[in-house]
Amino acid sequence: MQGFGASGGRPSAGLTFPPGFLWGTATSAHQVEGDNTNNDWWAWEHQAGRIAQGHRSGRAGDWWRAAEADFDRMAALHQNAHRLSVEWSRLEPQPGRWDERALRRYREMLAGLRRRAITPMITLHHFTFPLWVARRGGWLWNAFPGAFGRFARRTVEALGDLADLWCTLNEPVAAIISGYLIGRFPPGGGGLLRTRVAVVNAVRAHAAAYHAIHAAQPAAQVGIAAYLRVFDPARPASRLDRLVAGAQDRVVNWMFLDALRDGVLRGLWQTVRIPESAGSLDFIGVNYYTRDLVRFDPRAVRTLFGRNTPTPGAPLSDGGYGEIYPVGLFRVLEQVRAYGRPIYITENGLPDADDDLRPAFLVSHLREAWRALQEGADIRGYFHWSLIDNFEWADGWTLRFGLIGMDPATQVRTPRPSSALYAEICRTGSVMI
Ligand code: IFM
Repeated sequence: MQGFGASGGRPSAGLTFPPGFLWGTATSAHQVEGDNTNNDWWAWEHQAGRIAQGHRSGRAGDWWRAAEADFDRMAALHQNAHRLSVEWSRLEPQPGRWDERALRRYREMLAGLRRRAITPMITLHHFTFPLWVARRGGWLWNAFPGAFGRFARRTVEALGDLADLWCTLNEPVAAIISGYLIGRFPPGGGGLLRTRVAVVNAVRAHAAAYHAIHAAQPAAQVGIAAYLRVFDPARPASRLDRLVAGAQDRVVNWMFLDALRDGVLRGLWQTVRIPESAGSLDFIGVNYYTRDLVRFDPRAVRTLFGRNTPTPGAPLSDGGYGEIYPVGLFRVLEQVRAYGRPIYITENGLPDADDDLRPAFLVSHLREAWRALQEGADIRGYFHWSLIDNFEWADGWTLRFGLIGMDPATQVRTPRPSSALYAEICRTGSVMI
């Protein structure tokens, strides 16, 4: 398709995205700020055996001190948006005690983004809990939704003049499954019953935050960043494979979003009415990475009786992170379109230290996003994960997601070739094919 890029007037042959489209990268506080000593992940990292190779977040990308140097890099790469998170444990280090200095630092960061013409999208909860919340039970604490709602209200009152795009929760279902079923995230296990309680509380917490944000800022746009993964039956002719793939798809991908649309949580062998969550999405954030083939296995209790593998022979990203499956982005966008809400692709990326896969990954996934746009999906932005290499949770520093390489020991940044490719896409608002 012929088109004119966002840079205005220069003709380009490629897939052109709508004017005003947000082009950027995504990060989260714990993964880039450094020295987040007052949250459950910091404590977790300091337990033996929790993180690959004993890695720790440490100084991370040093953003608490010097994020602005990376903001300059974003601007130089023509990015016009950035999704970041604020760290609850910094803002409210003790219950009800607010740290004004931390608030000022976030104000400074957001103003710094805006000065560079970079629109911020802010996530309020990206995996970490303040220690005082974690000690009371984290997702399981029955007063967590109320506490999170108050945190959201105070944060939006303090920062709302600098941002109006809010994600309440990042990947709540994936975080809870990783914490309570798989055990790779704190608290390291718990079982199915606790998983159910945690999911109900997460829906309530989102709803509390949704209403609190709108009370503080009526024009706010509020959504979640949902982890959406494609689950296909390993043997399409097998009824059991189809059944377990369908169950994983329902629980991981749609149960939560449906509850925010309908006010009823259906899944994990329960139906719970949560009326305050009905209609509580102004947009849907799509975090898409990969797909699994799912084979029935009666022993795989923690994964709903499915054993998951990549497609044999499919291209894989580093460290067994997953199959590269661009069409999956189109497939999930088509399903999200049915919710009738604006869509942001709030994360998409891969670990690829030598950058031999990232250029094709970028182009092929953006082609699928463009295809979904042509089908009528109201996609308003794309945030690549991530700007710089950052602390990849249980995988520590072993997986490198950055358009820009970053050595956590020296803090030296080394742009990967794909950063220039993405910069051109951001500059022109179109993808050359
Ligand atoms: O690094 C994570 C991010 O925190 C949440 N979504 C997936 C990313 C890559 O694994």
